[in-house]
Amino acid sequence: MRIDRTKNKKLNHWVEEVAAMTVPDQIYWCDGSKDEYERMIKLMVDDGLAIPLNSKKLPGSYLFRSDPSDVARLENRTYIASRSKDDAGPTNNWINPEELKIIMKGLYKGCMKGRTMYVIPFSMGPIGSAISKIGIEITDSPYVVVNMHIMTRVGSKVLDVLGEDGEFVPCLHSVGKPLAPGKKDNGIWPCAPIEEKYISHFPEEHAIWSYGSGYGGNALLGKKCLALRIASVIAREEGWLAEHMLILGITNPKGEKKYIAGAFPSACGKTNLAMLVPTIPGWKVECVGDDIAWMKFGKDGRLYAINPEAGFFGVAPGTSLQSNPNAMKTIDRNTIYTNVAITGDGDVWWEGIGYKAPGKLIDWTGKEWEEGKTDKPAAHANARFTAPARQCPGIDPAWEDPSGVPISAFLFGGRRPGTIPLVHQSFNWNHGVFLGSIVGSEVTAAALDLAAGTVRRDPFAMLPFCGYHMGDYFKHWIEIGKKTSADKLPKIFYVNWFRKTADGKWLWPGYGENSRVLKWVFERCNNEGGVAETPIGYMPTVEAVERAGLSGVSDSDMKELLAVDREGWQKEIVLVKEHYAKFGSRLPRELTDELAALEKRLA
Ligand code: GTP
Ligand code: SPV
Ligand code: MN
Repeated sequence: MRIDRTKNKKLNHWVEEVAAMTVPDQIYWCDGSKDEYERMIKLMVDDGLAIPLNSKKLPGSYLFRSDPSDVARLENRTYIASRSKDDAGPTNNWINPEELKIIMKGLYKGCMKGRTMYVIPFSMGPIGSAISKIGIEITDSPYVVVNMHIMTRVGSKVLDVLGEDGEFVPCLHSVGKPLAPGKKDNGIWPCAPIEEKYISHFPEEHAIWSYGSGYGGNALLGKKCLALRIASVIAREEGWLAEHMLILGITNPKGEKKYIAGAFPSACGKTNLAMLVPTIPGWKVECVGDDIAWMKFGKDGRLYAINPEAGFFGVAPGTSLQSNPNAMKTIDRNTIYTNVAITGDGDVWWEGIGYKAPGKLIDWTGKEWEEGKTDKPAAHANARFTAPARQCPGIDPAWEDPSGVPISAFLFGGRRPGTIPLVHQSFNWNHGVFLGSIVGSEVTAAALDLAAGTVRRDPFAMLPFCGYHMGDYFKHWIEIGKKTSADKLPKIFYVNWFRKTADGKWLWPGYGENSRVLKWVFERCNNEGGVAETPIGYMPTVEAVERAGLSGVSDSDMKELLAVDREGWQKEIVLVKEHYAKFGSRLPRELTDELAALEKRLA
């Protein structure tokens, strides 16, 4: 097959090569148009894969139900295939790249038979911005095409920017289910069995090969694969940061505005914080991004962040008008729902949507479901919505600014029922890097192959997303702190919205009430706010957290939320030592020093 669709020889050659290997029925070049989106949707409606939702309640929206083996990222099937095993480090799955390519070429051989091969040119970040990167995803999934339309900037304009010899990250994807002549999917989500699924990264080549899964981060390759695993490698080479972080703008009652970026592990509250509606009067929060931040130093020596994505791939369960009204208003049209339940009149429903299921539903597996009749949830715990960022009522006016927004503070956090207080601030940059490096969290449903509920270390919320040795990644963060003066670096905070009482109730109401903590963070960035120096860092005094209008949090709750749990931290130190031991000689000296200093302060 000869393909001369673009001026870019490398791209033409790659498309030809993949087509020869995968043997699709046809090749289609995506232009990113609305018309193309609608044609793809129609194709899937006709094939029984997309279910049109109530057009009065949710215009332009569709439901998909994936295979039960294909409902989340698969960390055990995700590989960093660097030439040397040591470069992938102790936290990544490694296979020799040559060996992996042989296995995967075997799987890719003829895998697109009976299907169309789609070529998706996309930009991560505003097209043409100096921080943006171009990717080309080849896929045999029209579900991937429509999701990429929302999550990235797809289209011919990208090819114009690419030109004759521009660089792109090749992202190869197949659902791994060839079709016999004349056969269709017939409503059955196509994917391969778990042991044939591979989500592979070649960090030296900056290439991605994914096979066998059609879901989320396994298949929408611009997201975790490119914008985090490959971009983290590039960022280290080039001296910038590619992080699993939300970005928000916060304005105080006087009209002063700051931008904050926050790294919390998967399903630990990034989307919710990014879209937060403050409960404290006069404050405003606006959303730049909810999952990924790319940050470079500006000429003024400050870090500037862009959101490389164009949409939200958000967790549906728990999203309600009470918890996240901005999300609810973002997803009331032109939205793709995956693995939620559907009501009798074609509306969506999930656990935590804020009202009882209206009668009989069809659950995410396609079976009838009725409240109280089963203990299985109607929506999968990792059910997601895909919606355009521009539909968010709280989107920040600068969200597409090609030069990015200046970051004043970093937040780290995770789900910790005990020990970690509501908020504390690092003494300085290196201490902040230490706090990022020790993030731990109860495991959630965002990854299929982990035991939900147990605490695991997830440094910088990057454990599943760092494309190289985590010890080197820590070092990179230390080095970033040397590139500018301390007053220009973002201040670093560790937050925890997930403290529980002995009987398992939330100690802190969370969601919009988190604005009370953001207010203190804002004040700290101006060197204001009531503060106490403690062995673990700076903490607000109980009076320094605005509580006017807050119900259900007593003085003693507040004291508990802001206490230094010495015993808990002693135990934490033992666990951090175990965690650090994995990184051997690649663990930066600065971090062992921080750990020793903390131990001394707690003694
Ligand atoms: P990924 O998209 O997987 O990266 O997740 P995320 O970090 O964006 O998490 P998200 O905001 O979607 O929240 C995940 C779950 O945590 C949802 O069920 C939320 O309802 C819940 N959650 C978010 N913020 C809070 C909070 O402040 N308190 C409590 N208790 N739960 C929260
Ligand atoms: C995450 O798991 O952190 C997500 C969802 O944001 S996915 O795109 O599937 O990675
Ligand atoms: Mn995420």
